[in-house]
Amino acid sequence: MKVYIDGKYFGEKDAKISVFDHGLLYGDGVFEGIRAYNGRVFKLKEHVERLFYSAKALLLTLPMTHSEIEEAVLETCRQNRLKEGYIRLLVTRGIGTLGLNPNKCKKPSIIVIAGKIQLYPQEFYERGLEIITVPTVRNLHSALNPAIKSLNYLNNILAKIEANNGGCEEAIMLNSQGFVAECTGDNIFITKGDRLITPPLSAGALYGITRGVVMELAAQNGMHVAEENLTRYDLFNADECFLTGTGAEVIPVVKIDGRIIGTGKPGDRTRGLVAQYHALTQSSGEPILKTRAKTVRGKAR
Ligand code: PXG
Repeated sequence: MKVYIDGKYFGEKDAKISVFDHGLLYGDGVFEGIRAYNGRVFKLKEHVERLFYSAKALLLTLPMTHSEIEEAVLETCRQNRLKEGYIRLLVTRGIGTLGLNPNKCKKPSIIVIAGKIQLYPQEFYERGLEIITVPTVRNLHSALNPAIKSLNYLNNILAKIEANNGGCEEAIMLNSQGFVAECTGDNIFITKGDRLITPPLSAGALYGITRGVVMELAAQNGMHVAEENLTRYDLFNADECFLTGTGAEVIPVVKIDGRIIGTGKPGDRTRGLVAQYHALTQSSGEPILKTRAKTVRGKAR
């Protein structure tokens, strides 16, 4: 595997960053998890845009433009002959002193790792997931805004540990007011009749890229899509429930905190969205091997 670090490619063993990098010392940095399907990088522009938004919130100035970062992601795929897989794009604050002052860090580092994705077992998609609500609440907007995809994922990791301790793969995280925020690495949706409902960003949800795609697909299907505060009661009494994320795609949920959701089997609406999302990932995205015309367009951006 070849890993991109600041414009150069390194073998897996040599792909290293300094122990003085504030990404390591303080979790000071931002990241994206992106997927490639069928020779194309899915929603690349959207992921790079979100990376810039996260960085802006941390007053972290990236030393590259949007299109340069997009190109670095595509070139890392080419270097690894990757057609299908998982891409981790991250930016660290860079090398600084042992003190936490980020102004001592002169240059952020940009890293791209393109590898294989670890998927949920197929049976979870067929039978549906069982998930639980965990005690750790989602970060407060006024503390560390959950919209920032920062390198500090301890809030999510604590929740994941609690889910695992409870024998589950994913956790429902509530916000400090007791409304449903999201899961540790996925957004959450319910259906009720022809309505599709997901918590608003103000409830502590990440502006998920899969979330956005699924909302569009559902609207095309004639569903009424809404962002509303949800309580656990709303989840328990939903017709259907599913999670969305780059890794999980669209995955049905059939049991929450011991309550069976709907029929206890993945519902028709969810199964429809799973199939539509899959079809879209196979047929759209930024080509890894570009034609000349595309390269010219990329430069003009
Ligand atoms: N919420 C959180 C907190 C996330 O980290 C999502 C929702 C879904 O967003 P997208 O844009 O992917 O639809 C994420 C992103 C993993 C893993 O290994 C998952 C994410 C990020 C990094 C790793 O499970 N999910």
